Amino acid sequence: MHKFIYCFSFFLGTFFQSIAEDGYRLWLRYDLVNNPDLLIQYREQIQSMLILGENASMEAVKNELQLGLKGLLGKDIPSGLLTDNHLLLVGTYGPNTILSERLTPNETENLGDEGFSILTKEIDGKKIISITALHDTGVLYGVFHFLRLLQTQQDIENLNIQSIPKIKVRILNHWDNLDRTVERGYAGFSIWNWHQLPEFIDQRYIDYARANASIGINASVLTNVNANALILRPDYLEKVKALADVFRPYGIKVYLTARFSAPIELGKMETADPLSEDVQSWWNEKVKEIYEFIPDFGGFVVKANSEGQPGPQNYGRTHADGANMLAEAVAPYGGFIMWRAFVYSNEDPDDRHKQANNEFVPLDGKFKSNVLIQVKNGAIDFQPREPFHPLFGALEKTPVMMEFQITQEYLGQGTHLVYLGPLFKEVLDSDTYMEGRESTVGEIIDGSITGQSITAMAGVANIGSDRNWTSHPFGQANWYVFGRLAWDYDLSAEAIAAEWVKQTFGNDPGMGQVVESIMLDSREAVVNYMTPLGLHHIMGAGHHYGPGPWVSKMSRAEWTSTYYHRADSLGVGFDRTSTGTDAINQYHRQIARTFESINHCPEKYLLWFHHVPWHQPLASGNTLWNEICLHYQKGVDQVAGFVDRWQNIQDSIDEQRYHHVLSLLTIQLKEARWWRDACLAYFQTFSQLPFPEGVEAPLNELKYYESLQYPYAPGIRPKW
Ligand code: BDP
Repeated sequence: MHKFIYCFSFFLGTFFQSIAEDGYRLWLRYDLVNNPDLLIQYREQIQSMLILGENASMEAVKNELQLGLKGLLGKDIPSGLLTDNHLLLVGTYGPNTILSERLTPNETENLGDEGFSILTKEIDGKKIISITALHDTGVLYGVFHFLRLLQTQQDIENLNIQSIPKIKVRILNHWDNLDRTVERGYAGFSIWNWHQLPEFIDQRYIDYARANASIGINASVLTNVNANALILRPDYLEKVKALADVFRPYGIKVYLTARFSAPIELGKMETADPLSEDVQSWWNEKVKEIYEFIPDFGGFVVKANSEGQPGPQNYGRTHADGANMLAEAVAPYGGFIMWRAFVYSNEDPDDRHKQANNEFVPLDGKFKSNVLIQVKNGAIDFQPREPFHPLFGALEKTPVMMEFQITQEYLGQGTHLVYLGPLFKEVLDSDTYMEGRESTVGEIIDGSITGQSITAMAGVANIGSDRNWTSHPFGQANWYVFGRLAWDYDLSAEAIAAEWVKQTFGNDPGMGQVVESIMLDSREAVVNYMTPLGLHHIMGAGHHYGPGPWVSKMSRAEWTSTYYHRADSLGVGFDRTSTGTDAINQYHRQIARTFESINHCPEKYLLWFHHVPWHQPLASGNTLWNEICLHYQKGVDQVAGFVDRWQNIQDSIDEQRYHHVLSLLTIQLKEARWWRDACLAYFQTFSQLPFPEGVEAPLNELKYYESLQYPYAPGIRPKW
């Protein structure tokens, strides 16, 4: 009888699934556990639940557990009593709480502000599972973790889990404009409906908060780094407050971007000089006003003196002067400033690669303690592959934080399946050799090397108003992996992919293996068909869509492609060794030594650091030219393989997402060929060499590729 009911509910589950898989539910689908034996076990182990504490966060905990368990177990779980057997006991651990009487202190004492523990215990002969933390948000994280165990069909017989985030502030940076366009956004418009806030609270805001909390994200910068001062006007602050109120129960704080010239634009002042007392008091007053609206406001992100944005240098002041002025304003309220290191100037003749270190290293130690320097993962700009940024390991007295890009500006935007887990891991696991001992980028940003106390990791969001949030269904995986790694960068990209796939597409192991294999190969594939062997920044101008290695005339040389690849009749690549710009010297000497030598430099970074002759033999025995061609071809073949692999699992994926992904893979294949053909046709004009065997010749002549125009490519940066 039991089995019959389960089969019936599976049928219903599958039925609803097939009509409603539009991706809106992300990885929080909570469909009925489709393994009958496990379902019996789960139902046996979770017969009632007791949720202790009454406040907005515990309300969120309750709602999530009710929703999750009802979906996963297919029935309502009643509220329990302490005397129940098989009880799920959820709440904070503190003096005189029911939980503290039942748990030993060492089960919770190191959990900190956000950690949690999940334990199976026998208490008075009764079996309970406790989900506990020192604070409500930790409990919420514990609940999401527990639901993940069920969604991924783990054994919950004897749980003994403690989890504490390695990084304190785990942030999404939205490059969202007040007109709802999203810079480098490929998933529709901004989800912030500024016009209808504060009155209209879209359900999406709540679901956004749930999704973030489920992966540990606790901070949201609502506005574009290319900032608009209007967000600081009282009517907008009221809207920001409405969002902050929605997010608070989910442990998420809001932050804003500060336009450095706001005192002029909003305050009608004549200057924004950070050393002017009037300017300082304008900011102090503004910040006071913000905290009246939002008492737990996180602080500001600032892009200053970069790509035309105003900043302290407009007044002959330094980045430290600018950052410290804002830091002083937010300090009384516990806020902090994330000051971006993405600065470079076309007036500076030095290699763009070097400019951030040139600016910030001399300022090390000059920043107030509540300033973090926000550093992009690489020195140029979110390319498919970059060596880690040399500022990691170069600042000893100034806290640094990571900025990754989740939105795929340079990795196929909204249409290419590229799982970013391996990219993030490659950077976080890179050894900087700071202080001559093993010290990875991860260990620098988590404060274990320098002892910095505020630690943070930001990701530029890929979220928009599209029904499935991220346009490409696999874009969700990049949001997911970012959050999971910000919580614990020691998790592997493989393990995170596996858990995401199970929650997103179900627990069928055959299907899982195939999807994971596509995901794990996808980053290397995009490197192969776009920028193999260390090539970089050779995309179309402005929108950054498609190939554009020929781009040579722009208002600024360091926005062109030719600045980066430097192809000529002899070879290709940017000489950043001591005979070139010497950017390599900004790395620690152990690393510099490896990068400096053409024979020891990892091939994946070869053309990033060296100008290499076309005939140079590489490790494979092939010449550079042949290797470049073979890599482009391999990238295309890999994508063709993704299409085949995806088609092979058609029966295991719901129709809606199956077809959506298949059409996007079709675009990806077409565009991978486009990249290969355009780049090879272009570089061949310098190498003058034939394509090696196995490499398909370009379909069209170079001038065809050069003539393609995309004035309406999405995500374009507006002109200011
Ligand atoms: C680049 C983007 C540009 C951003 C800039 C930044 O092309 O739209 O404004 O970075 O990070 O990746 O400030």
